[in-house]
Amino acid sequence: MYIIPSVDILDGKCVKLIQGKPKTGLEVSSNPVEVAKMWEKKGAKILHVVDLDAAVYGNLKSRKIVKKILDEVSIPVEVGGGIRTVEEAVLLVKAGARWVILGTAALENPEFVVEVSKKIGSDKIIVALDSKENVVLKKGWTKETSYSPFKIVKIFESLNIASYLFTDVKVEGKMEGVNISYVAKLAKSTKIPITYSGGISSIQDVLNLSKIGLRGVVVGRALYEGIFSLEEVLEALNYASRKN
Ligand code: AMZ
Repeated sequence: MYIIPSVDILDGKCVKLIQGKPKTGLEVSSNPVEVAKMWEKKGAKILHVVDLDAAVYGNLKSRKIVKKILDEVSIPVEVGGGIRTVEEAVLLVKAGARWVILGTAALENPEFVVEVSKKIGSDKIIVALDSKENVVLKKGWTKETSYSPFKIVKIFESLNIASYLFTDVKVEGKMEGVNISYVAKLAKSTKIPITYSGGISSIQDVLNLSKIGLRGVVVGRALYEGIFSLEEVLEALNYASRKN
């Protein structure tokens, strides 16, 4: 299971919001590119980059920072936020994204995912199931859909996409722990690997998630606030896997 540090960009800065709400949380750094390079140096195998200006406001002003990150790191990067046209997905893959994360556009029109996969291949697609109390959200988590994540996982199952990103918005950025049984139930309901995000507050949370059989866990605030370091959590996972 990959530990995937997140670099969330808002207004050109690297931030960590609480429940995705602008003006909450903390400003991690004024230089997201340096933060991305730091994670690579510290041993991350995958990086999670979210363009919040695009996800929340539909504003592509931070794309140049995303592209600079893609230029300057060598590890594979998954990029999300505001990818709502086929052209935008193709552009980001051409710029070096290993995966594109599709949220709003995929939820509003599942055919969009088919169109994108025809251009870049389904193995480069991650569909975001950002949810609050069993309801999937869209448009920067400001609007509810009428679906549960259990319903959405069925829609794209046959496309063989790389992963579903499941963010538990209720706990995102709060460091109050993870609803393990819910995540386990969701992972069991689909053959597409799940990437989990939200509320990681301890190494134990990560170890518990590692027993479910996920593709990866996106970690933000816990790393940025020094609750644990990337080295520590990687070592703990290594140790746990050797014991089993
Ligand atoms: O924090 C937020 N408010 C937020 C966020 N992190 N809103 C959306 N996102 C992320 C999703 C996904 O990776 O987790 O943006 C992507 C989806 O964007 P879009 O524009 O396709 O819905």
